[in-house]
Amino acid sequence: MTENARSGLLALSGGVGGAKLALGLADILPNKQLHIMVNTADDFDHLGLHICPDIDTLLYTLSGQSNEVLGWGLADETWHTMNALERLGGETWFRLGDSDMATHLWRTQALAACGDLQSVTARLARQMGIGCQIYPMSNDPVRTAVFSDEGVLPFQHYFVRRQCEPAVNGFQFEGIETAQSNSEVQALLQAETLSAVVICPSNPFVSIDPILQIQGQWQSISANAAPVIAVSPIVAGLAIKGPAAKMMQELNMPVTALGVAQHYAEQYPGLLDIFVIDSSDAALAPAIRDTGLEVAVRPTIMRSREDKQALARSVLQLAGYATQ
Ligand code: FO1
Repeated sequence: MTENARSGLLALSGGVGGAKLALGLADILPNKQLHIMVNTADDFDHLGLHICPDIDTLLYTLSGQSNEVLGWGLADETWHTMNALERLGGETWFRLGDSDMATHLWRTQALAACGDLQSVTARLARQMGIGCQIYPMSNDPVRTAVFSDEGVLPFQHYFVRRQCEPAVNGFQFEGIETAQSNSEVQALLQAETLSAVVICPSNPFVSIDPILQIQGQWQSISANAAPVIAVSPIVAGLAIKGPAAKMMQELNMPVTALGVAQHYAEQYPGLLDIFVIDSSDAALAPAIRDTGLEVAVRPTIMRSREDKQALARSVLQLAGYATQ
C-alpha cells in the first residue's frame, strides 16, 4: 500500500458481518490507515455491567479471540458464573461467559473511574493487541427500541430474550437527537485524509442507521471527498447472519440487495457512491443502477480468512486505493 495524503479508510460496522470485513481490511491495511466506527445502540446495562456487544465482537474478532460457534463472545468460554447465577434464581437470559465477563467488568470500572467510552474502548483495544483505531459511534448513550407486535422492546430483549421472534414495525434510537458524534471521527472527516468510507455488510436498520443518524453524521461523511462504498448484507434474498431479512419482510420491503440500496438511497440521499452486491445477485444490478447508484458485483460471502481479504481488496480497489 503506498502512502499518500489520502490514505485512511473509515469503516462503519455493526457486529458479526462488519467484523468479518474489518478483519479482511486489517489484514491488508497498515494499522494507522484503518479506522472503524462501531454501532453502540445495542449497548445496555445488565447485572450492573456495561455491555457493548458490537464493540466486543470487533475487539474479539480483530484480536483472534472470537467464538465462531456462538457468533458472539470469546472462544473456549466457560459458564460457571451463569450456572451459579441460575442456581440462585438470577437473570440468565443474556449469557455472559466467565472470560467475557472480565471485559464487561473492566469496561464498567473504567467508565466509572474516569472514562468516556472512546478512551475506554481505545484502551481495551490496546490491551488486546489491536493496532487499528476502533471508535464507538458516540460517547453518549443511544439505545434502540424495537416497535413490535409485542409492544416496544429494548433491543437486547427483542434480539436475545425473544430471539427476534416478534414482528417488527419500526425502530427508535433513544437519545439520538442529543448524542454527539465521536469527536475523533469528526476530526478525521474534517482532515480530508480519507481515501474511502466503507459501510460494512451489517444490519442496515439496527446497526448502520443508528451510526448514520447521529446528528450531522451522514451529512459530514457525504461532504467528505472520499467515496462511500456500501456492501449489501442481503445475498440472494437472505441475510448472511441475523434478522435483517426477517425485518425487511415485516417492514414490507423487498428482501433483496435492491431493498437495501433503496433504503440507503431514500434515507441518505447522495451518500453512497458505490453499492457492492454479491455475484449471485448480478441480475439486480440494473434496477439498483436506476436508484442512481453505481453498482459493483463481487463475491461478498466471507467464510474463510481469504474470502474476507478478497472482499477487502475489492472494496479498496473500488475506492481507487493503490494496492501493491
Ligand atoms: N447473543 C445471544 O443470542 N445470546 C446471548 O446470550 C448473548 C450474550 C452476549 C453477551 C455479550 C455480548 O457482547 C454479546 C452477546 N450476545 C448474545 C450477542 C449480541 O447481543 C447480539 O448479537 C448483538 O447485539 C447484535 O449485534
